[in-house]
Amino acid sequence: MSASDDCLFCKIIAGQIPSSKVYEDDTTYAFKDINPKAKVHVLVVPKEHYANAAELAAKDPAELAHIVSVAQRIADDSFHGAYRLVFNTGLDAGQTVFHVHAHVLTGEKLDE
Ligand code: DGP
Repeated sequence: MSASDDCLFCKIIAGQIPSSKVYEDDTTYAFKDINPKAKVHVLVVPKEHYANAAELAAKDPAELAHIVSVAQRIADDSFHGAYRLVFNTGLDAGQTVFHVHAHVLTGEKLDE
């Protein structure tokens, strides 16, 4: 699926809305969450638009695996490889932006 005109994260990836970049490669972009829930809270997104983790897993599983490896790299750099990875999927699970994104929470010991 291509970039969606009304998608906030497509606009961030395109540089139309500013963000604090943490990592970028050909397929993937990572930036600081605007409302951090941990000392380090990064969103990792595919540059292609997929609505949620299930759609990404079905259509591009290699990119889903790559997102996990990017999360690992961020945690390696910020908190000896320890991190929490969250994909809110669906309105009732708290998903507010319908461009799949992994929340990477790290940088400190997390509450259980
Ligand atoms: P979710 O609730 O799982 O859909 O997470 C969406 C996250 O996106 C939420 O933690 C806040 C973050 N967010 C929303 N708008 C912006 C923005 O304009 N910039 C950045 N950096 N993060 C945003």
